[in-house]
Formats: sequence, structure tokens, C-alpha cells
Amino acid sequence: MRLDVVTIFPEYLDPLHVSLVGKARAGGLLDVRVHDLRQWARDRHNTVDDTPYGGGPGMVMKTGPWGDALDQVLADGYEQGAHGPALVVPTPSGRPFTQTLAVELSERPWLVFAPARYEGIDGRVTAEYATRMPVYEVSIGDYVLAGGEAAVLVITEAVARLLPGVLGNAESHRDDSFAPGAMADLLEGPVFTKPPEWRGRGVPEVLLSGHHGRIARWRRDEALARTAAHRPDLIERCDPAALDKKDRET
Ligand code: 6GU
Repeated sequence: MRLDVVTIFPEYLDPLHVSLVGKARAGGLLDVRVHDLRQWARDRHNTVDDTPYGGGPGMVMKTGPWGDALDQVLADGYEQGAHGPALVVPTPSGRPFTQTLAVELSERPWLVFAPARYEGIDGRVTAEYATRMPVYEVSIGDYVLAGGEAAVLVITEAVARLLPGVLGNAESHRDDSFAPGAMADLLEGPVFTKPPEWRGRGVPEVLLSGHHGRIARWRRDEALARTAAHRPDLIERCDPAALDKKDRET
């Protein structure tokens, strides 16, 4: 998978060299390129923003630098053999970023990220590129960040770990909170490892029992309890058919 990021803070993306995403790059599974938007500024002050039409606070990122940047990043990518680009625009006014969307993005060969600072990018930019490729305007939650760069890190990590060969164990994300499947829409309960006792605290007996059926039942109960405590909205939305009789008793 190829990723391009166009930003006024290239160093903000340095963590893409580290950990899981860094390993995926080193292993040749991810080709990440970060570009400084100011390369495409048109004046000697490297201006990339201006005051909003219609008034109001803050600044809007200009069409010119973004259009030139995206045109060149796309042209270079095509020249280097990339294909099937999608534009990802992190913005608090985007659609919610979910595990389902992470899976969809992980199936694309090429993602171009356009994180905005200030009040956002001139609306003509997304309108223009939407005529050429899918455009995903995405929010990572109901709060406001100073810019989309942190969201690029979040989205990239969620997507990279889904790429074949990135996680050591292909089963590792089967039981993820929010993964589609048996534990769909439930949060994962607590986990334990050695030693069997720590500061007077033991490990739930059932986990040492070797009874796979009872262990699965216990994990399911813990997941339900944690979901009810932290995300009652997920229980509310849950399809009753996804709950068995035992679930309804807990
Ligand atoms: Cl993607 N960008 C900004 N600036 N704020 C956000 C966000 C994105 N998602 C939630 N808040």
C-alpha cells in the first residue's frame, strides 16, 4: 500500500517511522511519503491560508497550493506505478472513523492524506478531486484538534495493522473491540498473564481451568459487563439475535 501525506508540519508525521507502521515500511508492505505543502506556496512568505469569504474567525487553506500539491503528488505516484488513489481528508466535520472504515481503507492500494490546519481547506478542493477519485472526509471523534495530522497517525495505524503480513498473528485482530464477528459490537474484557499472584491479587480461576467452553463464556460475560459500563449505546444498538439466552441473564 502506498500512502502520501501533504502537510505544513512534515515532522509531525515522524512517528510513522516507528513501531508497527515503521516495521511495515521497513518490510516493504507500506510505502509512505510525506510532503511539505509549503513547497507549493506561491509567494515569498510561503502563504497557504487566507481569510474566509463571508467573514468569521480563523483562516482557510487556499485552493492554489493544495491543487498544485495534490496534482504533483498524484502525477508522481502514477509515474512510480501507483494506482487507484483515494483522497482522505481528516476533518472534525467528516464521517466517523470506525473499524469498518479502517477495513475499507485497508483494501485500497493508495491513500493520499490532506490534513488541514486552521478552519479547513477551501471547499472547492474536495469537490474537484471527488470528480476523479473517492474522497473520504473523516473525523476521529467528537472533539476538536488543532489540525488533522494526529488523525493521520490514528487512521494510518488502524489501517496498517490490517494489512496482510503486518501483524505477526493473523488472528490478532479477530477479537478486537469493534471487529466484525462473534464478539461484534462488544468491548474486550480484561486480560491477564504471569505471575499467577501479584500484590495479593490472583487471576480469575476460570482462566486457569483449561475448560475452553467456560473460558469463552467468562470472556463473553466480561465483555458484556465492560460494554454496559463504558458504552451502553453499543448494547442499545445490539441486534437481540446476536445475544444468546445466557447473555440476557447477565
Ligand atoms: Cl480528523 N481533525 C481535527 N482538526 N479535529 C478533529 C478530527 C480531525 N477528528 C476529531 N476532531
